[in-house]
Amino acid sequence: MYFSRTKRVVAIHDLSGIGRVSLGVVIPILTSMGFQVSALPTAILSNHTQYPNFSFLDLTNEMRKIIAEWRKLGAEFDTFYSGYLGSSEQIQIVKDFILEFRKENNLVVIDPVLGDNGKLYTGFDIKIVEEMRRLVSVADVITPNLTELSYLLDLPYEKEYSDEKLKEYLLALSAKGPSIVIITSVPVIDNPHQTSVYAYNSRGNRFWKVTCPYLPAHYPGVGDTFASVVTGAMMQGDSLPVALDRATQFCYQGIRATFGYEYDQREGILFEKVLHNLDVPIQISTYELI
Ligand code: PXL
Repeated sequence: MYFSRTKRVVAIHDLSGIGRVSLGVVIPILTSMGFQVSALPTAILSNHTQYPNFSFLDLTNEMRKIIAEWRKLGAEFDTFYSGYLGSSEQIQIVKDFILEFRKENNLVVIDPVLGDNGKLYTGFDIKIVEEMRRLVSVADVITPNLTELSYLLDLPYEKEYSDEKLKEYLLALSAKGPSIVIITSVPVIDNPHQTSVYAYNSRGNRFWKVTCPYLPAHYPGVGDTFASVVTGAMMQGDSLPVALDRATQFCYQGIRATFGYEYDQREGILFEKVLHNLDVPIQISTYELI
């Protein structure tokens, strides 16, 4: 009998009411790219942790209960995609969940959310970092920023990185397990108006770079937006460099749509204004092989 369904992605992130991060970004993006999103929420927050105050309901025990029910249901997923995890115990739960439920040809994307601008996010400590180092070993794809890269590899955080250094770090991260490593928000040396994304795929042993204009503003949740579009693009069958181009261009469109307003940047980018652009094939591709 003919049976067709949309692909399903399990999204393991928190739900923050204000600030456009995590599930508030992941669900609309992946739904609009044509996928069913099953949420495995890790915590409920009033707002993300870059505000000075926030409420935080830890869902570690609830996650165990949800996974137990999914086991009884015989639930299956095409893709596993994790982001903000609230405790080291949670990271272990996620790792065990993926190892138990993953099947051949599934995609596992881990965005190792740890910090930004050289610092860990509020509430995170070295135990979380150590556990995240273990979790990335089960991933097919990881998407650290430079801060997360420095914590995952136990290196000092630096302001500038040469292509050669970045290639070395991409290889070092890939050696821990993931065949695809993507490093986001890399400043371009001597050009404050541009920012790059670097990537490596051990299948084919090729390095990629995508560069786009940089606007001088920091918006929380852009990392979640980027990783969500990469995940959706790969689920749709895009090549790695095309997935990087789509995600970079979408983030840039979202930042452009926001930047002109007098606005509290902590609220994140107004991605809802550009969400429909995900339906349009990319017009100009700018990736480079390095
Ligand atoms: O975008 C990453 C993120 C996700 N979830 C929460 C956060 C942050 C970054 O600050 O605080 C709760």
